[in-house]
Amino acid sequence: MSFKIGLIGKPNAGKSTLFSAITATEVEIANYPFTTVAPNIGTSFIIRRCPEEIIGKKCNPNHGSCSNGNRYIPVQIVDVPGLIEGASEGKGMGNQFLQSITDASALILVFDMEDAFKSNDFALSINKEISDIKDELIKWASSIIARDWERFAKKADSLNEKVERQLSRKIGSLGLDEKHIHEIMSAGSLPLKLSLWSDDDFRSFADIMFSRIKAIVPVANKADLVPPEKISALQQLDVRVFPVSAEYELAIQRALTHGLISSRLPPFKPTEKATPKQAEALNHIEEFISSGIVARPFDILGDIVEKILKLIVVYPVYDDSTWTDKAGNVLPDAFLVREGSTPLDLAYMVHTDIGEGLIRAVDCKSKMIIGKDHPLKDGDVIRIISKS
Ligand SMILES: Nc1nc2c(ncn2[C@@H]2O[C@H](COP(=O)(O)OP(=O)(O)OP(=O)(O)O)[C@@H](O)[C@H]2O)c(=O)[nH]1
Ligand SMILES: [Mg+2]
Repeated sequence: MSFKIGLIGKPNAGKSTLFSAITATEVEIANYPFTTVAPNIGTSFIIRRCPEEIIGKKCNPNHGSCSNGNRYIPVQIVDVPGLIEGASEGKGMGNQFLQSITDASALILVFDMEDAFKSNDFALSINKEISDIKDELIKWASSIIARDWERFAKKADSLNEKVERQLSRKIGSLGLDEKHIHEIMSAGSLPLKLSLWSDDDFRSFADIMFSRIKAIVPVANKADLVPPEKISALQQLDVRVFPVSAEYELAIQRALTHGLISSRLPPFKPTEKATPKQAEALNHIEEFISSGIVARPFDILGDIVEKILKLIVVYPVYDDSTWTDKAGNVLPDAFLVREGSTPLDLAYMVHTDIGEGLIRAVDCKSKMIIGKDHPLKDGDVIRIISKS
């Protein structure tokens, strides 16, 4: 499973609380900075209707799960220690922990909305929260790119090989493929001769990477501590910001784990296991999240995948009539791929040999043969026919 989302932000913003709520993992949470001293890694999910309904057989997922026709596709979540100004130069917890999110596809930037509310200018303070962290990330990514550049560029320029390929090897840790690198270089009009790159070019590469490839998604946390009109004011900002209450979401998650409620979605209808005090707290939380002014974390994950990163889900299978793998497992895999991906891209994701040996593919729903370069659609079930 390679799809990863990082939780970043200043200390005490509520990253670990949100992490715990979306991964159902208990981690250390406390009201002082630098509570988290090493990354927490967990699994969350995006939820889709499973094509098992169409074939009328229960699926056997290799990863994640499926219940009531809802497929839970795993997403790795990494909660990193709080970032402070100068982190990219090693201050605070430094950049050592950022290493665990270098290959993340998206970063959720958590900030404390109550802090911003206390300042004179709410909008300005939020914009600064976002830009401070983004600046640190850009500096840190630029330094990864620039590492040992001179030697690399000299050699690369002397070889007769695509610049994108050379760069994808050099900065492979950032999780970028050649298409991504091509997109970034075109958008920034970056020199094709690598020895001409300057500090501005490294910065520009990192900046474009964070705006076009790896999304930074701002989440305004602690919405429960801020008046509703301030939460609504977030809509007037230039960037899209999702207001949440990680504290309430964690309470919901824990209530679910302990059987006090049976669904994360209202109405909660607390069970007889809940004490009157717990039921009252859950009713209050339900009222708050039903008001429509806050976002729910699982919806944010769904939006990141679908609307921000524009990923689709495709199901590779071995047999186009039974929708199984060689061992007879129904719809064993659900892959998140970029919109516009082709059977060839999918084949390479399954295995390099399968990609190299690809002959053709079959759209299992229509039973039509499709070419290597045919764009795939969300929910497609695809048989890959390969020499290997
Ligand atoms: N009221 C309220 N408190 C919250 C919320 N989210 C987190 N907190 C509290 O804020 C404090 C910090 O939360 P953490 O989750 O430990 O914050 P963090 O960002 O992981 O902090 P570091 O690990 O130090 O970087 C704790 O006391 C939490 O209970 C929220 O949505 N509402
Ligand atoms: Mg933490």
